[in-house]
Amino acid sequence: MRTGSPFPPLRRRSLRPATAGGAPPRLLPLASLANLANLANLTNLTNLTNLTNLAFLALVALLVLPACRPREEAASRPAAAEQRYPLTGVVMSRDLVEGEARVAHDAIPGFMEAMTMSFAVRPREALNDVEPGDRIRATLVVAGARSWLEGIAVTEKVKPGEAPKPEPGSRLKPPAQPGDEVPPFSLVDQSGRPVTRETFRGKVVVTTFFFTRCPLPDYCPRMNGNLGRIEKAVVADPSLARKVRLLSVSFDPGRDTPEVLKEYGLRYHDAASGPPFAIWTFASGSAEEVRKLTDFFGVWVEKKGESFDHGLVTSVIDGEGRVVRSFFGNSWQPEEVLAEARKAAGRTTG
Ligand SMILES: [Cu+2]
Repeated sequence: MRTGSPFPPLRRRSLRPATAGGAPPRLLPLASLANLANLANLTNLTNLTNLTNLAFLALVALLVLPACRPREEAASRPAAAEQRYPLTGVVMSRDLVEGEARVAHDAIPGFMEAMTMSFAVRPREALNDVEPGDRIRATLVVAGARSWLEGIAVTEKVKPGEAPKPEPGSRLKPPAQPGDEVPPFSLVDQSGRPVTRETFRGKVVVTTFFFTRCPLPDYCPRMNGNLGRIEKAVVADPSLARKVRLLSVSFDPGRDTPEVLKEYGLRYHDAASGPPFAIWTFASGSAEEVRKLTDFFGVWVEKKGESFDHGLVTSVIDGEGRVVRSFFGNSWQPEEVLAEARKAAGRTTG
């Protein structure tokens, strides 16, 4: 019997560009933050000191979900232990399970332009008093390693029939619910082979979405880093290894060719997890096929020049191809996803 956690302690990955060489990703301790200053290039904050950049980056990382684009002046503020910003906006959706609200918020002067994004809500019971379409005011708190909304008050109740309607393909589309069946899809894996829904029939599948060039360590690299840890735990347990598969889908098919996916996948595969791509598939496909899946799982993706702003959704699918549970954002732990996969595998005869 194994004792303790099957996972090594959480480590941060380096900021090596996703397209660089084939060596395994280097890991850097949190302390060597200086490397993080490279990220400043992403946000055009080149006139700031490294230290201020780091404070800024910490803030960005805290705003758990969409790759948001705070204004430049945000970085010129000193990093306080806890920062509070008044926020107004319209609730687009709420997630009572995750304790989050997606809010189309107005500009937060000096901090962030107007955008739609998900926020944790404290206390989460406050979500019971708002519904989609409500105009709210709240306080955005950014503190330590977290950010959340508190003091939510409805300033204008939604009018009957005027709740925001999910539009196909928009970032407002509600994510798949537990029990929803994954639609048929047609992708191509890292070896150029077709990958469809039928490929995974009878298997429990952990899915996530990413693009290989994603430079934010807390976004795509973290998702695939987590999947690498799940892969390791699955492979270590023969009963799971028979039934559980992992699928990382790139929403950048133009760049993420099979060759690129293979090189990227190898960097996230631990040699201790056996042969690469045995249980973990990296795939992409036509824009239309990928869109079908990101729509279904509720992953919003917006092309921004050569890059993407995007959300993060990682899901567990059962042997019948139905959603068991989705994990939003980047704060979930591999152990939680593994626990769901293990339960689903227990119900699967495949
Ligand atoms: Cu990303």
